[in-house]
Amino acid sequence: MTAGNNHDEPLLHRHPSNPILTSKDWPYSINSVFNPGATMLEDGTTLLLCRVEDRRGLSHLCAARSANGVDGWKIDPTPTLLPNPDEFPEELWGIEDPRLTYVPELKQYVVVYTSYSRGGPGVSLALTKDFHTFERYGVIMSADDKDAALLPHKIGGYWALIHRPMTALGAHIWISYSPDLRHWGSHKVMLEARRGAWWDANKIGLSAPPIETPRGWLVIYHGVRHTPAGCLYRLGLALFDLEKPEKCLRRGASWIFGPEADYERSGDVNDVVFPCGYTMNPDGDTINLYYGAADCSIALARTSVRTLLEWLDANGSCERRQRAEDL
Ligand code: BMA
Repeated sequence: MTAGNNHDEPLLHRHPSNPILTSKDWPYSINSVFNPGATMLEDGTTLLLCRVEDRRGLSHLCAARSANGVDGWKIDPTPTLLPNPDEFPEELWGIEDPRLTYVPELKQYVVVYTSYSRGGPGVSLALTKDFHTFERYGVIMSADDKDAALLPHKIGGYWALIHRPMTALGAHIWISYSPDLRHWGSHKVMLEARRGAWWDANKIGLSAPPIETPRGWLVIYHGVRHTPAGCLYRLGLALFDLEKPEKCLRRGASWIFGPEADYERSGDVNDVVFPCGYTMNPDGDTINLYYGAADCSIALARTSVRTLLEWLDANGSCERRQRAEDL
């Protein structure tokens, strides 16, 4: 906590043009657009792979490209990746909330997304070189599981996937390993939801893919607090060991970002900020975090790796201590 006052400096700065994308921008009829995966293409173009909800309530993915990551978006004229329930029955009720990871070893982007069907939400994976054609691997984590992203390179010879299964233990963040991106095991809890009155009690999940820093994997995660008026989605910060990512080095006590602006506070689902992707500026420090606002629109907030790490140094503690505090 900052000593002596009640006015913490904001860590993330909302862009004045927010929301930067809404259903009104779409070239075809939709209900809403939110929770985009993000990446910066080789030529510096920002690509958002947006979750688009149609007017039946089912979601698909659609790519939007911009030279400056703020405006001038060129949106694919038709859906980029539609659910394909004939070949992939787990996609019956749509595909949602993609996270993008460029994997140098494969020279491809890995898209990890929620596939939704009768069994509940699960995690699916597809590869793409250009966001025009995709090679689907199908479901890799069966229901009930979501909020997943792949780390960009192997750790100790294995691919690593962060995800959020619902188990009898609760809704915690886990990590699993695979030799081939298809067969997954060595499941380990990475970060637990706190309990009771905490802002991240009940449910937590990965937001954008982890940010690799010399000090560790920097993870922005969402925490859900249940209130009589509904759920409150806010963001927190934690740092994990580079070689052993299930080992939490620091976890912030308070949230770093929550619904405050009108477009975050009211929409199809009120009081939700939900990032699924970021891009890094060429300075290697400035982060553009793209997030869904109230399940209705896409907004942008900026921060820097240095600032986030400094904040964790001042406001974080090691996980073991945190859990003792929680009791
Ligand atoms: C989560 C996910 C997100 C959604 C959020 C708020 O469980 O389903 O896609 O934005 O709830 O409704």
